[in-house]
Amino acid sequence: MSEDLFQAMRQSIIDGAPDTARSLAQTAIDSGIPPLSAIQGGYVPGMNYVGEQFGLRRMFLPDMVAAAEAMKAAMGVLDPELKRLGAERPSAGTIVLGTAKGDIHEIGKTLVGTLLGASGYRVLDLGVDVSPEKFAAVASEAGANVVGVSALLTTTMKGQRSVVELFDREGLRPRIKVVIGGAPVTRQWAEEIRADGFAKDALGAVNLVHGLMQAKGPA
Ligand code: B1M
Repeated sequence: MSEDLFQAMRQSIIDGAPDTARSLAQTAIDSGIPPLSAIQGGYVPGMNYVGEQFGLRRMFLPDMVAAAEAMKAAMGVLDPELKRLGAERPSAGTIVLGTAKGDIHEIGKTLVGTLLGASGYRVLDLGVDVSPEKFAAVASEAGANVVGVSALLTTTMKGQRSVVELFDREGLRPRIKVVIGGAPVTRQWAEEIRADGFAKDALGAVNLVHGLMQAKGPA
């Protein structure tokens, strides 16, 4: 049953069909399928397929835009459910999150924020195209424990390095940790720019932040 549902979810992203994506997300919740399983087993494979086809010039920018709209429609149903499942936990620390300067990809970053919120963190999501200066100003003002910088483009990964460098120049590290992620980001890149950590996916990001918070003691 869930395999068919996951296949239909994948197809709704490929078709760029927000109404179908939304109604399948509701079916998943009504059937007791964990929202994260629906995201990872159904919708994300659809996004990956669209991305591959775009890379091969078999799908085009309007297809990516439509796929993103369908994904956002599904997330509109799944997000509150993810938050509800983690709602009763106490605040475990403050995380400032955003997508690097010049980059407007928001879906993965938003999912990371949702899971961190559902895991008990206070999340300040600065959105997309965020400058290093904005990360630094908000993180200082909010007394953040961790800053997370997402990048989906090889060209905007350098924005992650700029955040690390600015935090060092302003003496914000090591008190505030800087972690990075996004499809093109690797452990090697994280080490090269001396980030405090890297995660491949949203669950990995939660584990990474848990580990950093434990290492530095309670917030
Ligand atoms: Co764009 N895009 N896009 N795009 N897009 C990619 C990234 C691309 C790989 C497609 C391709 O060519 N195959 C390619 C990048 C190539 C490269 O740099 N090497 C690309 C391109 C080229 C572009 C444009 C330049 C296209 C153009 O205009 N010619 C343009 C750039 C715009 C800009 O940012 N300045 C562009 C635009 C867009 C849309 C606006 C149409 C749309 C985004 C809409 C939106 O977000 N509102 C879009 C989309 C949808 C994609 C793909 C298809 C899907 C991205 C996505 O949402 N994935 C993408 C192909 C792909 O990735 N397969 C592609 C689903 C999401 C859940 O996964 O974001 O990877 P992801 O997040 C994961 C992990 O990466 C990780 O956890 C998340 C959940 O598990 N993670 C973190 C993410 N952030 C993290 C932070 C962390 C830790 C983990 O800690 C802080």
